[in-house]
Amino acid sequence: MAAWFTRSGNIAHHVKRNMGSFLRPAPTLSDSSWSRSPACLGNSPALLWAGRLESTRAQKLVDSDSENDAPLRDDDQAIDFPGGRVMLTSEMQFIPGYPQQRVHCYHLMNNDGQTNMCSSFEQVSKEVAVKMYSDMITLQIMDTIFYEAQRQGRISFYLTSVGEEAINIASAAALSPDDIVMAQYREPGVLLWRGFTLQEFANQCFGNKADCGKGRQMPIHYGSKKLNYFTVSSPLATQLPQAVGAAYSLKMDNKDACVVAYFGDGSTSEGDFHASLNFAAVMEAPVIFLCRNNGWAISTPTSEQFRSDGIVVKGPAYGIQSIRVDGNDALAVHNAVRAARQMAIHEQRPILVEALTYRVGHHSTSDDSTKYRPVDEVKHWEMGQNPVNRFRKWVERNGWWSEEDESQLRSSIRKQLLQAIQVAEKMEKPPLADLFSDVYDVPPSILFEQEQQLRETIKRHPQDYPSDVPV
Ligand SMILES: Cc1ncc(C[n+]2csc(CCOP(=O)(O)OP(=O)(O)O)c2C)c(N)n1
Ligand SMILES: [Mg+2]
Repeated sequence: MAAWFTRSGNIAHHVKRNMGSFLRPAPTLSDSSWSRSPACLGNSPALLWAGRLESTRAQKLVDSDSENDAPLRDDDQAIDFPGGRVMLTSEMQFIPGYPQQRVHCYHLMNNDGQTNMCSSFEQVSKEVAVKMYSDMITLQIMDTIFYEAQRQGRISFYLTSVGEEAINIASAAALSPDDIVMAQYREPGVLLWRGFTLQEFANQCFGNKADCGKGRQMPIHYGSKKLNYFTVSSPLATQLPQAVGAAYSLKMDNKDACVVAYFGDGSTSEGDFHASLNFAAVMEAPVIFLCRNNGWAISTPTSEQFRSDGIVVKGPAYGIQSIRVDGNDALAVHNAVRAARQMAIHEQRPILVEALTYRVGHHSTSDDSTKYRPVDEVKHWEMGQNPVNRFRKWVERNGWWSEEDESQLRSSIRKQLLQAIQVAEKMEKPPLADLFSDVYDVPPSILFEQEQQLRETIKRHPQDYPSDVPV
């Protein structure tokens, strides 16, 4: 499909805009401009190939000219290759694989919550700032209590967002509810910001009858049609090509919205990441690729994942405007994502945001990170670069938060969450019939047969079937 659009639409437009001379009729060899401008080729593949041979011949002419010390004119030193005019050089230079200086990181606030007087940025109102901070605390409490619930064997799996609260909440606060979110799995804060209730989180983790996914996903694979948040799927990076397709549909419908695709550093090793960036650039799709570079993909450090200067440099390689931001600085994340959204929608183009942070928790409840990284490293980030403490200091400096607000919020959220967990745990599981519904409009006969077989097996071995799932 990409190829079809490319030929019929954007590239044709791009070629006309940037390559006027490329589309000129093919010159004859007697044409005097030929040796200086060998890319004046026809636009059929055969002519293109012949033209390339001729351009080599033309290059030899240029070389022999220079041997005779004839002065080169500017025109002689550039060729309109397909894709645009390229300057020529006789100096053999390989582009370095790694820059002398790493790409700078956009940052507004230090660890004491002080902002640089010289930096200009869009202020966050008291109302938004207090909601941002309250949601960060709620996310922390959710992580603590659900993690414990898993350790007690009450839910099967959990995964925390510790250390990445600012990326979650500050990016969500910069979006509009119409923007479509395609998350990886460490972004429940985006859903929290949009109004997913503690009861809904608990229902999903317990996989009960009230879960909007009908208990068919592992815990933390949240989704909400109402809140424009696509259901999380475990295979890494699969949400990225889908995000580009969804963004292209917003473009076709002239919608004032974009898609935000979240993913980790590890996901960038998937082919889907690269295909998506290229596809989005060519299709000029309004999508924000938001990479949480937290240093680890389970036990694999980024140094074993790629040799580039992180993720941000990969954007320009695909023709995508990109920014690196301090992911532990809520103000910087908020400002960068707000600007990215403006550009994505008003200029109809993809944007790549690399948010640098650190995964403070274990990868998930199935992991023990003390086996592969020093505890001191974790402590350094947890204590010294804590995004929640940093934002709290900034909110307090503004006089918008007090110790009393803090303890009231914490005890209220804790109570609400424990209550939600009790309700979710007691609620019935979805009925067995729900396993077979919702995929097909008219289910195929093979599904009926499977359902029958399952029901017969349960009748024969009732002791092996969970008693809390209605048959
Ligand atoms: C295609 C695929 N390969 C491997 C996995 C196993 N896996 C699950 S999470 C993960 C690490 C992902 O790391 P990253 O994208 O950096 O996200 P983070 O967990 O750090 O937030 C891996 C390898 C998977 N789910 N899907
Ligand atoms: Mg990671």
